[in-house]
Amino acid sequence: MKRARAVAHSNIALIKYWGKRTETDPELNLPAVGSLSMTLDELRTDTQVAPAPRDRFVLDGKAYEGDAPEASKVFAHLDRVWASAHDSERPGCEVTSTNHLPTAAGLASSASGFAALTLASAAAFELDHGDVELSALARRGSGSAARSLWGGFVRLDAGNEADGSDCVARPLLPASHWDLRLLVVHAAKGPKSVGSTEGMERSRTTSPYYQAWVDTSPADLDAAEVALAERNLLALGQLMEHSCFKMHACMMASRPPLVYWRGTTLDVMHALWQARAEGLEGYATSDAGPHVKVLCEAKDAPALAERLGAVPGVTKLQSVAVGPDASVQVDEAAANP
Ligand code: 2P0
Repeated sequence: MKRARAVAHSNIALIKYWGKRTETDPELNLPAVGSLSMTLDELRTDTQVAPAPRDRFVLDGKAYEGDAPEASKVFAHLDRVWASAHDSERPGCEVTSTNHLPTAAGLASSASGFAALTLASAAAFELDHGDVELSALARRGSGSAARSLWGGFVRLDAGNEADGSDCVARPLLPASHWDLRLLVVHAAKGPKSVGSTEGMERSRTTSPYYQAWVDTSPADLDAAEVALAERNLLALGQLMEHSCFKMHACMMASRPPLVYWRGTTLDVMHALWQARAEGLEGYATSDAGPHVKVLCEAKDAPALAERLGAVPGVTKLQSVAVGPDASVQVDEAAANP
């Protein structure tokens, strides 16, 4: 085993993933719907995996023991990556991770986190997997992580096969295709109340809108892919808002309801639509958390940021460019302990 370090960028789903396929092995973590994302430049996770006498996980300078939930997810993922090529027992690892984004606040730290962990561990274990196989491994850690291997714009198809072989992520277009910005408008502080995995299962089992959500997703994906290729912000923005509101309607109709928004979330959306009516073009989306993410062209980002940053309750606003591919480096000198 070697020492390896990976950087993976977070991503924002323009067409959303919410819900898992249930007829298959849950360990495969297969999504019920496909998704289409934009990779985010500044928001990223940097993860090093190194040989160690026993497992250890350090996140943002804080060490977690093996039975802490944060650590057990990481070590279970290392087991998965190791088992993809070996029958033997996995060697001990020290995982050191730094998140350059707020953890567990609806900003998909699991996307960049599991993508970086997959790439760093596969390289440290000297595995010979291609990108598609690495993306599928990342998906088993977290669905959105399958998209974070590539920069630019990425599509993940749900597929139909029970073994997940046609649930494949692929880069659609590079970051250079379109100079867009995502304004991340922070509408509240603190972690979200119900995690995505639990929330998705609640929607699947109780929301009367769940099936409609699943049935209407493929058409949104295909239309968004065309709008993206044509750099048609009006069409892409309308599809993005539709996918977001449809997902949140499905969430809200769950029992008990899943309401990730706060008052400020809606205030920001109304301010955005007012700005749009006045000619500043931007479109909203939001995930399993209170923040609003606004897609716009780079030239409109400063004016929109000024408008939305002034909405009462907004705690922070970041303007994020389209991000690059994930990357990994192996330290050839580091040997087994
Ligand atoms: C997405 N979200 O497409 C959607 C939109 C949140 C709302 O992917 O259970 O952490 O680990 O596969 O990827 C967040 O869920 O879920 C997510 P799991 P994940 O970005």
